[in-house]
Amino acid sequence: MNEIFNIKKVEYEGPTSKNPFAFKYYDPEKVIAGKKMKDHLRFSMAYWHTLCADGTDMFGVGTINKSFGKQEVMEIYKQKVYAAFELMSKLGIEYFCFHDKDIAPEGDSLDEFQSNLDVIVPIIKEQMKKYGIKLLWGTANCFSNPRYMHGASTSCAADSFAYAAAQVKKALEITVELGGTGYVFWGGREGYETLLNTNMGLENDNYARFLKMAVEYGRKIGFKGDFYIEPKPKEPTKHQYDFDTATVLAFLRKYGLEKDFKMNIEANHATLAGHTFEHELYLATINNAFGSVDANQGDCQLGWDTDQFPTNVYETTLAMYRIIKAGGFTNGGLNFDAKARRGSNTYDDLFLSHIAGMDAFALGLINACKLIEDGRLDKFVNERYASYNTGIGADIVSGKATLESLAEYAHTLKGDLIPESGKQEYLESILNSVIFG
Ligand code: XUL
Ligand code: CO
Repeated sequence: MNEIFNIKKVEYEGPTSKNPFAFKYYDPEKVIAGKKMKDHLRFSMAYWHTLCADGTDMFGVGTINKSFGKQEVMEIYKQKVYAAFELMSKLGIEYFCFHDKDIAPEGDSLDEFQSNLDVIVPIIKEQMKKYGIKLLWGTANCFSNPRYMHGASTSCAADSFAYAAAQVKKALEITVELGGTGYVFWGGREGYETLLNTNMGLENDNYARFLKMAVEYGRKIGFKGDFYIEPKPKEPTKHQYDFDTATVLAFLRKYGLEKDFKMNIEANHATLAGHTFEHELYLATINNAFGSVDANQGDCQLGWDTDQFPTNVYETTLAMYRIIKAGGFTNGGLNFDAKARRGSNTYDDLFLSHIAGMDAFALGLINACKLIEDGRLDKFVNERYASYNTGIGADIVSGKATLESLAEYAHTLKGDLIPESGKQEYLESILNSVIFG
């Protein structure tokens, strides 16, 4: 079979290399903190951006053709599979993620969509075997088609709910067939545009009903991986119910779903919610809800989900710091839910953008391990809370203290009781000194 991309396998050449098609920091087999870099990072390609997005935006048509030399629609989708696996194997990416609609055309009916999927899935399976590439997670696109204009499982229309159920059922079956270790729910339009037309209580209840059915069916057909919810505060809807990790945790707990779901944290969604990427990761880890990551970055001058490839090393460092401290990935990984800019419109850019993201996360991993080994941040934090290790603090932590005992104790205190400096700037300078050596 002829190659689609005229590019050689991308290798690690080290930081002094000027070869654009080489890794400068990502050395997949190198062992760091007891594990190969590739096993810490578990990079994944997002099928929708890399094989489908053609640069179309609100103001203009596509700038890159992703039919990969084919004309007939099913032939195009088959060719996308070959392009995907050639690209992943040349980049050394061992995982991928997809929506049902990314891998096969919807056609004119649900039957047609599903029979198209049945043609493509065996080709994907055969390519996975050929290249040793695995499925990180699958999902269903229940937000693009106009039938989902008011949402899917939170739609006012029960028929939309039912149609989404059929899509999720099939997407779960495909995920199991391909041995996927995760299944994602990103609430595309599960939210509202105006409360004037919205029954928020019913929409939330129905969303929980839908998730429960999906978990039941997934487990019934042998899905052993993790279910994830991917929080996002807005876009496409004005308000999305899965606003951020805290909101999703509260929702899951209300409906008794907290044991079934973990978070798929996306960097750009975190910043849209007014948080840092690190905040969302940290919150998920302390709630035993850390699952997987959609690795990208936003632009702080823009208020939308730009899905840029991650190149900000401070962000990747702090993200990897939280991930490594929490024990690293189990079923999850770093999925590049990212697209090269509309103006980066060549096949070369598909590679260069992934290389940039992979190197940025490799640097993040290296820096995170250095920060942990350096130990000054951990030591500072431990000392900062030392008052809870003994005396009244230990009584608070152990549950021995009551409001009365604390009040009695407080009356014995003398002086202004000003706590010690938080030394933020000093800690930021530690970060710089560890990153830059
Ligand atoms: C949209 C987004 C999705 C999910 C999967 O913002 O992040 O691509 O990752 O549906
Ligand atoms: Co995403």
